Amino acid sequence: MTRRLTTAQAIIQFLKNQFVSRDGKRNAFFAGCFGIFGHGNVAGIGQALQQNPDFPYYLCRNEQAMVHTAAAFAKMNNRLRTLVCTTSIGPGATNMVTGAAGATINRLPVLLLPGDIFARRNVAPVLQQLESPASQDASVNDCFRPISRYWDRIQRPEQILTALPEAMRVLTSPAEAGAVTLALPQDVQTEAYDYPEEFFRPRIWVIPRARADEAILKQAADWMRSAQRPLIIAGGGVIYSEATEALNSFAARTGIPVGETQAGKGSLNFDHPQSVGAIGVTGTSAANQLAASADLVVAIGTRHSDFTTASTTAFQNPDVRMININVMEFDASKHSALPVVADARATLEELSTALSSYRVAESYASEITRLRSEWTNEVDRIYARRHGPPLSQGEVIGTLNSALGARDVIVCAAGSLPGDLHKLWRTRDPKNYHMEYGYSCMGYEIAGGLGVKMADPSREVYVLVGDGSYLMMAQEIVTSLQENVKLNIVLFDNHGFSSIGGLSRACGSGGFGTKYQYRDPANAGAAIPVDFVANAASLGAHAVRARTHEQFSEALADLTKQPRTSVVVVETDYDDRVPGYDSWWDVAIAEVSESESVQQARARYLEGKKKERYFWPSEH
Ligand SMILES: Cc1ncc(C[n+]2csc(CCOP(=O)(O)OP(=O)(O)O)c2C)c(N)n1
Ligand SMILES: [Mg+2]
Repeated sequence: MTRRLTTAQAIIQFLKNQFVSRDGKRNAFFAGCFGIFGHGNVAGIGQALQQNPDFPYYLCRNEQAMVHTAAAFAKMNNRLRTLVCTTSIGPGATNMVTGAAGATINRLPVLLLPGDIFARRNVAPVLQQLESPASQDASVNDCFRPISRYWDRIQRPEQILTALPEAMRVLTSPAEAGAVTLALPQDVQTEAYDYPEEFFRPRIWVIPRARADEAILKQAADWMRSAQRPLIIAGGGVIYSEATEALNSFAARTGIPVGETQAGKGSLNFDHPQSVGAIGVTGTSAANQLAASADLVVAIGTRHSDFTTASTTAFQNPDVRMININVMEFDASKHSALPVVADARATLEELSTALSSYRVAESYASEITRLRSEWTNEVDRIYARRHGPPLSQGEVIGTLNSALGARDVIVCAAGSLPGDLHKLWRTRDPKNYHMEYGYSCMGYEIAGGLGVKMADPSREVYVLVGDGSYLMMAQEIVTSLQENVKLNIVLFDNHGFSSIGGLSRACGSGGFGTKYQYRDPANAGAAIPVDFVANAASLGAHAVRARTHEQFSEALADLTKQPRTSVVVVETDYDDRVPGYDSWWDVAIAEVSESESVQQARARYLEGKKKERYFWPSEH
């Protein structure tokens, strides 16, 4: 039995029949397809989507944005569901490159179907084709190769019989997940083939919970039993693996403190007695002081980015040992750690049994309690400030934190907000905090918020976005109105790049090239006024401005009552920054310079860099 379909029709038919199952729960893997049509997909994938109305099609406003939306959707679904993205050839396709890199870095599955130039070639160069005098087997879609976990170009209709199962293997793999790109030449999309009926049978991809090697797990338990100052780092893997309950009870029973990465924030509620909050460059004083003297670091589901390890300066105990629990061998092996290549939840359950009688010493437990309460006071202080107007970003975060419900989700990505939120946000649910900080991509915020709300319409979604990020990508407000997906957007207007401006000053460069100011000498120094309320309203959103603390609280209450996407523009102080706590970040400074401030920054830099270290294998 065969079914005669075009390549595009067969792809959609196949995708509709892919399911995943974990812990006995099953769901369709794809929730539909985002896209923008052009000549490279309108008559192929576009036609196929039209005749498959049970596979929803969502028109977005920018191809980069839709990949962020798909990645956010996948993240909110703990990678058990995602969206497909279709584009035309050329610029429509390459617009997805940034989103694809973001998805792969964050280990989030997204399926990208860029249109491609004619496989038949006789009419080349087609509109938007990049020609190569060296090869006819090249197109702009080759840009996706290094940023995709699986990449293929479909030159014949029957190639999808082998390409699509590979795409599914990678998308559903806890270790491999990332962007998958299938470049689809415009003519091949429309060509018919007699596909075997079996190809369209529903297929269930079982998401495994890999178990650790017995000997390695025993060694991990031995190391933990003998540790005096153990510290757990919870990364995104804890949340994706739905290991938060297991971590909660493991930490409570053993007394081991838990610091969280950006992706792992929310693993424990902020008031859990072992929660020491954010760790690393944007970490709390509690987590970073504990990290400095830890003799054992148990890193679960983290990539050990420089923000987490404070550019390798976080762990200063010369005898520190590391255990990495990770589904990915690559991450598990970092920093000469004992590599426990396994699922976070399964491993925590096994370690719980192995360490049933272990508990940290009383002196360590009381130190943790003291550091926690010092940090609580610091957050209270920042939340309670009444600065300005313009308001301090910290107090705005405090007002938001008090106003929002535990199940509400904040979505954010770049600027000074990620650092402040990582430190200050008090999480009360594993999905309360959605930060894209693997790629820290300006423009992710609103597009990502759309994906989060689509993934769980029962939650209120608050997008926190800086004025710089908003100016890069605000247009998905229109998509949110089209789809009736309500977003609450809080736009922090500090008239420029507070984060990178501050970084530039710290590097001795005085904020050069980071200010939104007129070039015209008559207006030099004056900020360029942008009416964000009018801008958001012009896109169809309900929009208001808040300058004072009271106005902001009222605006927030009003936002929640609105039926459609709403924006509150709150002015914040460009210069008033939340400090760093006991940490360091390696941003290399010019070795020679004419500027005295750069020379001073270089001297400070060399001092800080001395703490960077390598981690060599432990003597077992
Ligand atoms: C796409 C992209 N381009 C550049 C950067 C580098 N960058 C990081 S933060 C930032 C400024 C963000 O400005 P804004 O959104 O206003 O936030 P603020 O720093 O004022 O908090 C820049 C340019 C980035 N992260 N992403
Ligand atoms: Mg700004």
